[in-house]
Amino acid sequence: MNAIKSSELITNEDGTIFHLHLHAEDLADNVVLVGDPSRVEMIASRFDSIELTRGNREFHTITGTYRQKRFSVISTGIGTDNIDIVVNELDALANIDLETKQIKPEKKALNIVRIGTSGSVQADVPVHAFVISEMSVGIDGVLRFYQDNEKICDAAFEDAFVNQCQWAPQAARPYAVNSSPEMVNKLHSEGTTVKGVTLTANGFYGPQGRVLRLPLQMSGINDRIARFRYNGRKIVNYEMESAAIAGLSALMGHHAATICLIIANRATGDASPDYKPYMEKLVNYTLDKLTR
Ligand code: R1P
Repeated sequence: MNAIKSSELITNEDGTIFHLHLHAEDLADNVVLVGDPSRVEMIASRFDSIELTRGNREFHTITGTYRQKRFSVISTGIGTDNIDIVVNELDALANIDLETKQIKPEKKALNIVRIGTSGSVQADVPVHAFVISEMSVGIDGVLRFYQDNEKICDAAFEDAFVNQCQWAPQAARPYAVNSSPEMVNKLHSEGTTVKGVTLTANGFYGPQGRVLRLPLQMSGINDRIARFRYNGRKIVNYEMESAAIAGLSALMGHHAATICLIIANRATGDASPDYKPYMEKLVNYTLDKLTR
C-alpha cells in the first residue's frame, strides 16, 4: 500500500503527530477526553502514577495509571472542529505507523469517554444531573464529510427531528449517531445517571438557541427541541463535542461515549452557582466505573 503523504498526515520534527504532539507509545488504549485543559490535571491528580505530560495549543495530555489501568486524559478545547483533529490523530496514533505513514495491518480499537459539561433542555433533568449520551444529534456537519456516514446514522430519527423542530433547510442536516452501547452500559447506574439523546451544537450562542443581540433564524427552536419525541426518545442536553466523537469513533471502530454534568437548565433558567465540586464527583464516578 502507498504511504500517506506527509501533507495529509503531518508529523513534527520529533516524530510526534501534528497537533497532539504524541508518539504512538505515549497514548493509552483508554482515553478520557475533556473540553477544558485544566480538567486534565484535575483528573490526573487521582492517578497512582504519571508517565507523561504534554501540551500544545488547547490539547493537553497526561498519561498515567489509575487502579492498574493505563489512561490518557486529553483536552480537546471547544467544538467538533477540534474533535475532528483529536479523534483522527488518536486513530492515527493507534492504527498508522507514523514513521512509514503506512496503515497498520491490525486494527486497534480505543476506549474513548468524554467527560464534559452541558446544558439541560428538559425541566426535569436538573442542574448537577449526570447525563450519558446514548445517542447524539450533531448539527455541526463534521461527520457528513466522511464516506458511509449515513450507514451509521439513524435517518428516520433525523427526519423526525427535522420535521418536528422545523429545522431550517439552509442549516446542515443533523446526524443522529449512537454511542457504543457497551460503553454506555459500563457508565450507567440506575438512579445516578440519566441516559438520553444529546444535541451537539457547532456554537454556544445562536446554534444553541441563545439570543443576546442577534435574533435567531429558527425562532423558538429550544421549545420545539424540548417537545421533540421519537420512539420514546427525547433530547436531554446540549453540548459541543459528543456527536462527532461518537460518529468518527463508530466509523473508525473505536468504542466511545460521553457523560456530562448539567451546569445550566435552559428550560427553567437555572444555572449552577459553582459546578466544580460536582465535576469532581462526576470524575470520581466515571473513573470508578471505567476501572471496575
Ligand atoms: C462550552 O462552554 C464548552 O463546555 C462544554 C461544551 O461542550 C463546550 O466544549 O463542554 P466542556 O466543559 O467539556 O468543554
